[in-house]
Amino acid sequence: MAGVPGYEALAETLARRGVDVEAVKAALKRQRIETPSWGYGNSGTRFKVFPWPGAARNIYEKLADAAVVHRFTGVCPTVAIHIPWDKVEDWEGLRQYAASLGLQIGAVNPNLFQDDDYRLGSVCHPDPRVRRRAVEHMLECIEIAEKVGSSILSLWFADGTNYPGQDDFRARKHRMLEALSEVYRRMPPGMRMLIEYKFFEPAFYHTDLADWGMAYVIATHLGPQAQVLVDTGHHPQGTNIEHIVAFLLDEGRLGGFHFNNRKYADDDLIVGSINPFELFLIFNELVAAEQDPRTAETARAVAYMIDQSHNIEPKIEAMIQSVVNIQTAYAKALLVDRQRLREAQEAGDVLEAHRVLLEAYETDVRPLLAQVRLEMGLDPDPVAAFRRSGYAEKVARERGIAVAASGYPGAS
Ligand code: PSV
Ligand code: MN
Ligand code: MN
Repeated sequence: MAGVPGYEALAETLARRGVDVEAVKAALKRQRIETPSWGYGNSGTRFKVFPWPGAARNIYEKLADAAVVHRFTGVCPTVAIHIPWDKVEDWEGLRQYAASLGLQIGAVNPNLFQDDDYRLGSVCHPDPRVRRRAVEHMLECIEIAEKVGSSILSLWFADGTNYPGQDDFRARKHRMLEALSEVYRRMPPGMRMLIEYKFFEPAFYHTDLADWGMAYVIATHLGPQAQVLVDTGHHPQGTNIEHIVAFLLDEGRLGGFHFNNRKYADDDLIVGSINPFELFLIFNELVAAEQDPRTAETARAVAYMIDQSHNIEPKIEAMIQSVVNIQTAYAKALLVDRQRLREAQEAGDVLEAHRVLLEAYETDVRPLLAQVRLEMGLDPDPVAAFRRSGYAEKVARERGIAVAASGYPGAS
């Protein structure tokens, strides 16, 4: 097959560096990235939701848009759903509708933060009635997951307190464990519970699952079907996320990612838009773990999910750009000369080891990705192809501008 411009020269350079280019391309073709239903609807901040012309208004339109992302990227066949943001009467019907678009439903996300009942928390709430309600909702989500053919229950809790003394930290921990034990016991074999942490917001004094260590402890109490989910926007500034990733992979407890990027807090911007080097370093750990027999199984099961909410940008194009940026980081991580890295590390050659990473990071992998897409029967530039397709204009005409409610993703 004829190469794309620049590909032959790059392939030669890489081969000279000892890179198995065919193996790298095969890995890139195998990569799968899940997109979130809530990323396709109107969303915003507490200040304003700017409605986007043609933004999806319901789960059926969200799936249609996700199918377009998959059509142009070839690597996004699954879509995460959020309940009850995604309102559905017939779950089997939804599964069939997704299949008719070439998609499957991915992670099922219960919503345990937007009801009046949850003012003081969900599973950590002092009132057993509210905790019961939260558990019932998670059990309902397990049933939904079974109906739509999903094997991931993805949990994030807004539980926390706003003032010192408001509640008892340890009592809340026990309440959470009791609730999650019941949910865990009801999961069918083969289903995984991914536990997401976040250090603040909406709670401002303490959050019950504030960091990876707390999520890890809960997961180990529950059992092997429980793992940790790393949302890249959920850490204090300066946190070494790639270290957390490596540590969890080594413990067999890294279950998945919510990819996004941020400048300040949980900004949910396009993946890799602010700090692409950090994204590369995360993928560097994932590739290293994939290639190590001790961690390969865990690494291969990691669910790569995007969790973004788009405020001022077109939703579908933002999603495609995120996918491209993830592929770029993965491609660069696949180019790291692992043997040279190990030798430099063992010799204590600090800067040579660092340079091995820089050599991979600074490689322009665009011709490589373009070639991979061509070999997959895709347009080499998914963003340009999407823009040319006229889909955005078509849905803008057909759907018009939805009246946006104020507030958070899912509001439509
Ligand atoms: C919370 O900030 C979070 O990252 C959780 O994953 C939610 O489910 C999602 O955002 C909603 O956008
Ligand atoms: Mn998230
Ligand atoms: Mn978040």
